[in-house]
Amino acid sequence: MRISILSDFHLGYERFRDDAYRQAEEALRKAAEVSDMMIIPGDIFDNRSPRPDVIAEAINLFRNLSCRKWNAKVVDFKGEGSFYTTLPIIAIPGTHERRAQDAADPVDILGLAGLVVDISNATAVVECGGEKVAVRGIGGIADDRFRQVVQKEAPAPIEGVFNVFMFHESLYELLPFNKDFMRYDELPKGFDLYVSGHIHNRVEADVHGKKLLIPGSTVLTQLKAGEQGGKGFFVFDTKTSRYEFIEIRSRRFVLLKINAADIAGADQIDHIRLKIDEAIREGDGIPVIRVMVEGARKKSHDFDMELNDIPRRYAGSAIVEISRNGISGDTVREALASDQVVFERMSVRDYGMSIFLEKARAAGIRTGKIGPAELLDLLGSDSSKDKVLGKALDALSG
Ligand SMILES: [Mn+2]
Repeated sequence: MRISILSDFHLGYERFRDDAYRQAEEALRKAAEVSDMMIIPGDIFDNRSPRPDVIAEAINLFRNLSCRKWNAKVVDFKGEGSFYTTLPIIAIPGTHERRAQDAADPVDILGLAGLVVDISNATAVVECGGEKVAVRGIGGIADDRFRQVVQKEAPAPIEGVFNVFMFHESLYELLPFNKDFMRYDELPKGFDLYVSGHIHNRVEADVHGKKLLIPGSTVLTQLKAGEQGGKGFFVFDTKTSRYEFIEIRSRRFVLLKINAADIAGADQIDHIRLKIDEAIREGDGIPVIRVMVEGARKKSHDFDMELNDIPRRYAGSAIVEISRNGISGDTVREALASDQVVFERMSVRDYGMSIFLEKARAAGIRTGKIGPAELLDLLGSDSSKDKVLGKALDALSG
């Protein structure tokens, strides 16, 4: 069977809302043409409570798929929840969609509507021409709970079929700044293929002698160096264990690192503009160009003004973003950038979560019962401090 693996559409992502929709649409359409079944390891939506128009976008995308003729179909389902379609389109929620335990997340909506098969904590078995593929899913949960859940649930392959383990988590080998993240060798053994979302650039690695494939997001989000490669999805052939990455048309992203200290003062702005012009000419469309100015020699008001004016001058031909290191007024940026590994691959939301977790631990709060993500959700669920504290205490002691 040919399995397409698509991830992190981030529908509703404010900054590139149209890109998110258009690129997800192309990825889904192309994947449907070249594969028998589809698996989606999380972050279909950018937000745990998407607005109705974003939900409508998602329904449109998946309804288009459900109108196609699929030879493969879901023939069995084991675990939490149920399945409301036999369409071989299998998904889990990611960290962006994560809500407090037992609260419905937006992927539940797609599942209940019969547009995808939601395997947040379940296995779906897909059959096509006598061949069977089982996909065991664990939806995106807080990093520290992932290990507990894997130990408790002990996901195991099914005999006599091709087994996929699908999740949405940070992994230590890819994000080596937090020793608590799961390591490859802690992932459950015996599966024929491992698939994760969460990481927004493409990853091909080996786990227990099998492939771990992470397709990356279909839309630009983090503007990190790793996002300069093309966006797209994987297609894995269970018969040959070979796979390929199929690119989609996506907005170009160029990261320009400019050391202003190397350039004569008066030419700094000209030099930066020349580099931007070159980047625009290198390809089609309206690219996102992130200019990182480092070690600026000239810290004058004029220089700052001219630098700030650059994005406006390129309106219509490029989306230019200027990051300035070493220029006055950027102490916050400097402080954040000092933890470069973190920001290279981790979202700000996850970084915030790790700080919250640290503080909670230092205060002696054991979040094991409901998990830190759920606790943070609860604390933000109402504007009344007394109410949320009451709810949090209930959840922690309950
Ligand atoms: Mn994501």
